Amino acid sequence: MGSIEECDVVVVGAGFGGLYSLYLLRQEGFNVKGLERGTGVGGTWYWNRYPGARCDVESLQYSYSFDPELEQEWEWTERYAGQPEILKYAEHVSDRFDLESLIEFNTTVEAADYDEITSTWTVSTNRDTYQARFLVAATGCLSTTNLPDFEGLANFKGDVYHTGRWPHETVDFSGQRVAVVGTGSSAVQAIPVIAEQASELTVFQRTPNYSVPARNEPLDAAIQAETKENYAELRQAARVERSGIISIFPPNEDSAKQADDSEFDARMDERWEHGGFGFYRAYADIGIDQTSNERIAEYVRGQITKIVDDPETARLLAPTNTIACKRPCLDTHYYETFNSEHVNLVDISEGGIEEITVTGLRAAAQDFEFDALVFATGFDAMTGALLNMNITGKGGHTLAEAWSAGPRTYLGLGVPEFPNLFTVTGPGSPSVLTNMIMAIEQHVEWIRDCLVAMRQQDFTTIEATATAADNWVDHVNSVADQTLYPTCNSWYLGANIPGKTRVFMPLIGYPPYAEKCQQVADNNYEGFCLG
Ligand code: NA7
Repeated sequence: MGSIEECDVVVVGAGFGGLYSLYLLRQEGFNVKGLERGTGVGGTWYWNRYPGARCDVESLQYSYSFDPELEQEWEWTERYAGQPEILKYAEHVSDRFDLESLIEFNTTVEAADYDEITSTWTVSTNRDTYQARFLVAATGCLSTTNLPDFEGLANFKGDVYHTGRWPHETVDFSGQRVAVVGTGSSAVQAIPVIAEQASELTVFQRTPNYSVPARNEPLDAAIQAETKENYAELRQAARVERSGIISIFPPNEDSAKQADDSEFDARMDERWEHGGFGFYRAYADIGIDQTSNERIAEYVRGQITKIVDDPETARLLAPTNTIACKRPCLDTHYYETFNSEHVNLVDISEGGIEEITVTGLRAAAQDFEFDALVFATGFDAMTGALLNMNITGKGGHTLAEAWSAGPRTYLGLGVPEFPNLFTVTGPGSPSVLTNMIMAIEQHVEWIRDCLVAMRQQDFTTIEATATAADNWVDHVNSVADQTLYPTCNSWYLGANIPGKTRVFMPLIGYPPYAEKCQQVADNNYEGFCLG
């Protein structure tokens, strides 16, 4: 049995949220310990090493803003950074601020129990045990992979991969017959790259997804220099944007359904050519008006038909559901890849994957043979990693029990009955609907301010009240209900995981959220009970 170590704060996770928490809390003199199950820092970007993995927020914006010297010294090489470059950036941050010395790697939290008498958390891991006043869960929104329970999976004699748990060693598919199951963002990025290697690639699609060209390219040195000169203003401008991202296209209040044909086509063409998420923000009512949404969806379907040579493949790839209701995708030659002779698309919308066999899989009433299976089947998003920690709060109640009807937080930061637990970009906060690093910085700074204020006022416990959390959950839902988001089966709703309660988990709209958090802090943490 390992030893018991005492500290002020345990931070779980050494991704961008964990690293910044360690940095800020140590700066304030807290004795802080980081726990990370991987062998290195980077979180999401440590695990998601699949071919083609790339951030779809532009590199100059997907980076920390807290240190001007760090901002100036780091040089990005592409418009959108690939996974290896983002991982290097995370490692650079960790080295530069000497954060690694605070982290225990290869350490998985197995349980976290709150002791009401001592007001401390006991965090048990596969190695040592830690006792701390505060527990900060920086466990990521997309970190618990979803590998469906496919019948026969253990029998397959070839190689099996999940995009979110890609091996560290180089995987070479040259000369191999490869299956990719899934057509979400990860698959949309991986498929064109795997197709360059594999002798045969078969994609199993349950639901087609909308994707828009990213138009990735080497980063223009002049753009990088200009951005760095104006970084402070640009970051500030992003913080008052709903998406937390600034685009060359200014926000507008225009309606797609009211635009005349030539204006509509010109605007959509321009954004399609420019690439990136600015496409999805061409008209302000894409997310709230079904007619406008359908007009934009039809534009993308038209593009798919133009790109994909085989009419039947084009028909299968063309989604019919609401656009940008599930997380929209950005790609590099995704649809074009299906024009290659050796790439096939199999529609499994009716029966799904029937069975994994010794030599391949059975789907759409056919047997297929493969050397490798790649599952790009996503994540138990937003709550998976938190629930996996087996957290027990007051009265011996578990987080799983408390969240059986869906996650219940106040501000996505605190949970009633779980004092001194903070969730970084937790459910109920904008998180995945905004620029994650910006959202992380806002949360971690809020937590830092809170711990400093508690220390100044001699408080040892903080707990969200049940009323504040109930009102907050209602608020998150009522904001979502004004949009088209709840109308489709997305992971935002937990709909991708069989049996998971369907509740819209992220809060739409970053700026009012950040204001609300500030207001709560200014009013001496109203909605929380301090003890
Ligand atoms: P996603 O977006 O959840 O995509 C998962 C894909 O896997 C999607 O096409 C699913 O089809 C498919 N899937 C899931 N389960 C099955 C089963 N049982 N059988 C066949 N196909 C299945 O995950 P990603 O990793 O691509 O992206 C996650 C986020 O990471 C992304 O949104 C970005 O924010 C970054 P479905 O649509 O459910 O029919």
